[in-house]
This record gives sequence, C-alpha cells and structure tokens, in this order.
Amino acid sequence: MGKTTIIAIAGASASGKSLFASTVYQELVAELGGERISVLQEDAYYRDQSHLSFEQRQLTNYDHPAAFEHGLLSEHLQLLRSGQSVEMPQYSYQEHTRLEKSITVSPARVILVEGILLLSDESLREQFDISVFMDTPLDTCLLRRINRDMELRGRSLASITEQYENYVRPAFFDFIFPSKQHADLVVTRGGQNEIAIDIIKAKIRQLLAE
Ligand code: UZR
Ligand code: MG
Repeated sequence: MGKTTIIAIAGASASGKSLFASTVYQELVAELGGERISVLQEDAYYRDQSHLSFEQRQLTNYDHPAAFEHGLLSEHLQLLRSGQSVEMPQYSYQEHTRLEKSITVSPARVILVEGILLLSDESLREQFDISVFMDTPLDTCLLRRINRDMELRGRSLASITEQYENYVRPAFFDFIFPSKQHADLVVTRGGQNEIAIDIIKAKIRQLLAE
C-alpha cells in the first residue's frame, strides 16, 4: 500500500460534517470499492464515562476538548498510517458513555475523519494532510441540531436549549471558529454542497491513481 492520506472534516455541531464525510465515502466506495478508503468519527473518541453515574455524565461539557480522548485518536491515526487496523470505540449519546463493542477500522490509502474539534488540537492537526472546514451558518446548524437531537439522540427541546446556550455556542466561538484558519478548504452551505463533494472526490481519485 502506498502513502496514507488523512483528510479531516471539522466545523460546528450539526454543520453537516458527518453527512459530507459519509457522502464522499459512500459515493467513492460505490465507484471504486471499499478497500482503499476508511472513515473515523471524532465523536467515537468521547471519553469512556462508565465509572460515573448517569447524573454525573450529564454534567460533562461535551463541547470542550477535555471531553475527548484525542491522544487515542492520534495514536489510532498513526497506527492506520503504519498499515495496522484499529479498534475504534463506539459511543452512546443516550447513555453518554462508550459502548462495550468497538468497530474495527482497516488501514486504507485514504482516511476520512470528521468532528467538531479536530482542527483545534495541534497534535491532531499535524497528522492531517488535507483539512476541510464546514462553514455552515450557525442558525442553520441550530435548527438541524434541534431536529437531530430530538429525533436521534433522545433529547427534549428544553435540554437542547440549555446545552446550546451553556456549552455549544460558547465552544463554537472559543474553539471551533478559531480553528477555521487551519483549514485548506472552507465549505459553505453544509453537507449537501455538491461542488465541494465533487472536489474532494476528485482529489481522492487522484490520490488513489498515484
Ligand atoms: P456533532 N454530545 C451530547 O450531546 N452528548 C454526549 O454524550 C456527547 C456529545 C454532543 C456535544 C456536541 N454536545 O455538541 C455534539 N453537547 O454532540 C457533537 N452539548 O456531535 O458534531 O455530530 O454535532
Ligand atoms: Mg456528526
């Protein structure tokens, strides 16, 4: 296998990172097969909190870099780069902790990794060959977040509002927005920006053809 290229996709919560990454991944897998591309989520590296009670877990600031085990993610990216598989943890947003079962991620020529704080961490940044920032308007993100968290993450409107004001919005201005300067490419309008999807797909095809 040739040199590994790691592509990071960062941006605000509910800015369309997961959709962008999974669209690029799925469309390329349909075209080229799945052996040469893998995807990881920063969310999977939220710290294990199984030693805490559910009430204690609800007090964690999940938008702060300390909530993530970035060292483990960094280690996994290095292992993938050196051609080894890794056990990516699985995280439950309902339980606010790691599940027992992990997912095996195989080394691949191109690794996509998506998450809110990827570009705010210097040691992670050093590992990225290409960095993308999803620059979706915050009001669009908030509306998407309300719908998603009520539908998929089992939240009430009151809890979403409280989290948003106390954690999500401050973290955007403290950590996420300042990290935009580190991106190679800034994507407007979210995960359905087809031109941006095509540009990243073309870059990946070019890398795979080398
Ligand atoms: P994305 N998050 C939770 O709400 N609960 C958890 O147990 C872990 C994470 C939220 C987190 C962050 N914040 O904004 C979001 N809060 O997941 C990141 N509050 O996920 O990038 O998919 O939006
Ligand atoms: Mg996501």
